[in-house]
Amino acid sequence: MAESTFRPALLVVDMQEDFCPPSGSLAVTLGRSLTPLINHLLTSSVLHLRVATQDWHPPNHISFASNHLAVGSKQPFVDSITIVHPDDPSKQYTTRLWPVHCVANTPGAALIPELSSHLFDIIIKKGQDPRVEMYSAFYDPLRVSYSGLGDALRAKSITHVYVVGLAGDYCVRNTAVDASTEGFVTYIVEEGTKCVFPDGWAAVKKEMEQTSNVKVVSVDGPEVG
Ligand code: VGL
Ligand code: ZN
Repeated sequence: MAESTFRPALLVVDMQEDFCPPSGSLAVTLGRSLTPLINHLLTSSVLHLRVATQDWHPPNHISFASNHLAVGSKQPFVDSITIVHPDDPSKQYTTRLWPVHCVANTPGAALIPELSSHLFDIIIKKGQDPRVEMYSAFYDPLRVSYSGLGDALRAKSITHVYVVGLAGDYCVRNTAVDASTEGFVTYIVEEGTKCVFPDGWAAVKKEMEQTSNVKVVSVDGPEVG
């Protein structure tokens, strides 16, 4: 009977002030406008788990361009750095630098108030290790830092994961790819996400299709925008 089991979870990624206009430090165009659709999806009685994530960085986080002044000026949104595994220098990855955003316990890290946050069963904080970038709500690329999300989904016998939120090309994408890697049947609801670089979304979708089992699907629902 395992094949017919359907226990879906909704993952609402990083719907935080710093990712939303008008004043977020890393505001994603139209990010706030996703809220009616996400709130609508959250009311679905078919869901077995409703999860929010929060990007939750210490002030010395490696992804902040301003923390790299000592090595010459680095520009947020433009420049990249190489992150090396703390114990194994053969493992590394290149990653983009950002403005200071979602510093733990600051107003910018708060979930936006329009979101129906009382409906969340759990809230997962990620990006807390200053040494690594962690777009995925499961773990960083070097698996130095784990959020506990995988265990939380398994504890509820979740089979399918639907991902919405911000940003489509970073945390939503990486969370979805890792959800699929962890064995969940994984969908991104296209109307439920917006990108930092919207012009790149078509290429991101294509790459996800070619390199993972993530499916991007459409829903009817409250209009976005
Ligand atoms: C994100 C950039 C930096 C995201 C998080 O939530 O997509 N993007 N940190
Ligand atoms: Zn971040």
